[in-house]
Amino acid sequence: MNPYLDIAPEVQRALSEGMPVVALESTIISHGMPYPKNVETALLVEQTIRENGAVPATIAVIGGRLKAGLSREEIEYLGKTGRGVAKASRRDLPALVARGADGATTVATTMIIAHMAGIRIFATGGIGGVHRGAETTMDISADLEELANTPVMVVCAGAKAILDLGLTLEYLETKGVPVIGYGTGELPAFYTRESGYSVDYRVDSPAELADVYRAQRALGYRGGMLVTNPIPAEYAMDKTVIDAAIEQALRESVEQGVKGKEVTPFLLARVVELTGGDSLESNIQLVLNNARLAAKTAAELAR
Ligand code: PSU
Ligand code: MN
Repeated sequence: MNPYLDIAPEVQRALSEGMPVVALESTIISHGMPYPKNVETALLVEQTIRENGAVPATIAVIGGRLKAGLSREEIEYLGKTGRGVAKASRRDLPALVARGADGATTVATTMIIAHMAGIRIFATGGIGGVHRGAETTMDISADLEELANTPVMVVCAGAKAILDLGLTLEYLETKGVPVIGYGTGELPAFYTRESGYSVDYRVDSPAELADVYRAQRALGYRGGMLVTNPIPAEYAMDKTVIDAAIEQALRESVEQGVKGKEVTPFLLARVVELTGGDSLESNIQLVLNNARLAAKTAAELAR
């Protein structure tokens, strides 16, 4: 086992008995939602995973240790500290570990740590991707490269239109990452069920998802796969409302010269502020929906 990794006892027990486990990220807690909704949501997501037959493993870096499975106190600490915790993507782990520091893990680092621990499936809200204007800024999330290299299935609700969804799909195609629609042939756009872009494959059951994952391993691929699960219709947002908020947030980020790892957290926070919390409720519901699907798929994988 990796000398920097701590697997929580409950998670370790489930893994050694071949029981279903689902990884969860922590940047969504610290940088993706405001306190106290972030903590409530993180705990509710864990509970939802349990109710659907799997053990949750929320992942973060605490005191330089890579944690697979957090205590309630650790989740509360990350939620309260919010953007005061370092957002930890792939390039951040070496320094955080060496200094014994704390970090909230993105999709990329959650995949890395999940894989180290032997966890095959991970549920989140939205992934990072190719940003609008990336042809000049070169702002492309490390999440995409991780999907290309690390064998974890990531269940999300697509990607927010803060990104260029077309370029994000092109990048994933180049890197050989399967993009699967759950119950849809269209890429969902996080707050809305449709984006106008097609996914590679439509899959309609957790058992089929488990089959595709097993086939990917059997083929000897090293990378992961992306499952895009549309937000339940009753919680989807009005496209014109959300698009207007995203456009304004993007304009402000350019005006204020926001750069690097700050871009995504800035946009996420502004969109919530501009939509007066409606988008937050949608965000919570889609994460719970992804948690249910990931837990059921983990149960199929464990059969
Ligand atoms: N998109 C969301 N919600 C999030 C994130 C992205 O809709 O919480 C977070 C995830 O942790 C994701 C990270 O991995 O932002 C991507 O950051 P960047 O674009 O800097 O790679
Ligand atoms: Mn970026």
